[in-house]
Amino acid sequence: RAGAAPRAAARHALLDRSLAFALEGYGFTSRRVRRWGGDAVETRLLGLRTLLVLGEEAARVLYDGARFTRRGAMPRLVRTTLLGTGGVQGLDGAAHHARKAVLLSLLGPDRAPGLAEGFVARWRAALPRWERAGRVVLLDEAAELLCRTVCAWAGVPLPEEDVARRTRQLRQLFEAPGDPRLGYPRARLARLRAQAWVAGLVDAVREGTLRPGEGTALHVLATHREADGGLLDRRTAAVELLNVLRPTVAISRYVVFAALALHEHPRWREELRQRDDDVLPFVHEVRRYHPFFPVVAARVREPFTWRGLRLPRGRRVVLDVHGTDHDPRSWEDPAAFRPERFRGGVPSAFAFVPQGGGDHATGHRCAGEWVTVEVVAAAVRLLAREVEYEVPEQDLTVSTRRMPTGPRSGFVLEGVRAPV
Ligand code: HEM
Ligand code: MYR
Repeated sequence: RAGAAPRAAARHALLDRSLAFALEGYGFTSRRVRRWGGDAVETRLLGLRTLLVLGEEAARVLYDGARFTRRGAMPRLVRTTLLGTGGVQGLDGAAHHARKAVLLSLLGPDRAPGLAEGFVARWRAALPRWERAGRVVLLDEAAELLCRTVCAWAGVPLPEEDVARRTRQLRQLFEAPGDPRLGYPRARLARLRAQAWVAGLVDAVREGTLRPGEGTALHVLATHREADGGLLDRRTAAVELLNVLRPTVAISRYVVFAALALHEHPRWREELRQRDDDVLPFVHEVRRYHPFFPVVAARVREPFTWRGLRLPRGRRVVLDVHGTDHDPRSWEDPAAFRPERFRGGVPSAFAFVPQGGGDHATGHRCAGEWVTVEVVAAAVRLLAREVEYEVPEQDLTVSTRRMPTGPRSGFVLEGVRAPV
C-alpha cells in the first residue's frame, strides 16, 4: 500500500488538541490516523499546526535531515523539563554531528557492557536486602540501582544520603512532564535542581576540586572542547550529562516490562534459561511491544510535498513511535508478543523505532540504545536465572494513557530468593 492515496489532509486543525494528547496518551495519534484511514493526519498541538504520521515510510521521511530541523520541534513543555535546552536533541547538521560524536564516544557499543556489568554487580549485592524485605517494588528498586550504577560509571559522586533524592529527581524529569495533574511544576523544579547539581560538578572538575576518572562522562563533558576551541558552557555540559543520567534511570521501565513479559509468558522464562541466543530477541520484542517514548518531532526546513500533501516551512511533523512499532504493514500480528520475530535480527532501521529511527551517528536516533539493550538483557538473565520470586495479586494493568506507562503496581515481587 506504499504510495497510497493521500488520505492525510484531514482538516481538523482549528482547535488545539494538546489536552486530548495529554489525556489520551499513546492512543492519541494512532486513533486519529486510523480514523482517517491513512498514515498521516493534521492537527494542532501546543500552538503549532502538526502533521501526525506513523509507519516506516513516514519515519524515513522524517529522519531526512536535509528536509527537517529539530530547532523548536519539541514543545516548550518538554524542552524545559524532560530534555533541557541547548542539548543534542535540538541541534542540526554539523553542530549535531559533533555533539553526537561526543555522546556516542561515551555510550557506544564498546562502552555499554561496562555499565551493564555495574548494574549486575549492584543487583547481586541488593539481593540479600530484597530477601529480608519480603516484598519489593521492582520499578523503584531498578530505578535506584540504575541511578547508583550510572552515577558511578559517569564519575558523578553520589553520597549514600543523596541516593533517594537524586533518584527521585532524575525520575521526575521523565515521569512528571506527561502527568496532567500538576506534573509540569514538579518536572520543572526537578530540572532546575538536577541541572544545578550537575552544573556544580562540572564547575568543580574545571576548578580541579573534583577529579572524576579519565574518560568518564563527567570528565569528558567538563573538559570537551568544541570546534572553536571553547569549553561547553556549564549549562550545556549539565544538560548533556543529564542526557546520560536521566535516561539510564528510565531503563527501569523496560526492566519492569521485561519482568511482566516473563510473568505473562512463562514458556519464555524456561526458554531463556536454556538459550542465551534468545535473550536479545526477547529484549527487542519487549522494546517493540510496550509504548514508552511517545513521539519524535521535527519541523520542515524546506517546503516539500509528501503524498500529495504540501508541507510548508516550519510545519511540525510528529512520528507515532508505538504506532510505527505496531504497524501491520511492517509487522505480522503486531499485537502478539513474539520474540521469535527478532531471531533473524532487527528489521529496517525505520520500522523498529522504540528509540528513534535511522542512523545513530548522523541522525537523532537514541545514543543510549546499546546501553539500554545491554542493561535490559542483563536484567532478563538475572530475572530468569538468578532469582526466584512470587508475583502476588496486584494491578498489572498497563494504561495507554499515562506517559510514561507501566504496570500500575510498579511490579511487586514477593519472597525474592536465590534459586536453590
Ligand atoms: C534520543 C528513546 C534510553 C540517550 C532518544 C530518542 C528516543 C529515545 C525516542 C529520540 C530520537 C529522535 O529524536 O529522533 C529512549 C528510550 C530509552 C532510552 C525509550 C529507554 C530507557 C536512553 C539511554 C541514554 C539515552 C539509556 C543514555 C545513557 C539519548 C540521547 C538522545 C536520545 C543522548 C538524543 C540523540 C540525538 O538527538 O541525536 N532516545 N532512549 N537514551 N537518547 Fe534515548
Ligand atoms: C529519556 O529520558 O530521554 C528516555 C525516556 C523518556 C521517556 C519519556 C516519556 C514521557 C514523556 C512525556 C512527554 C509528554 C508530552 C506532553
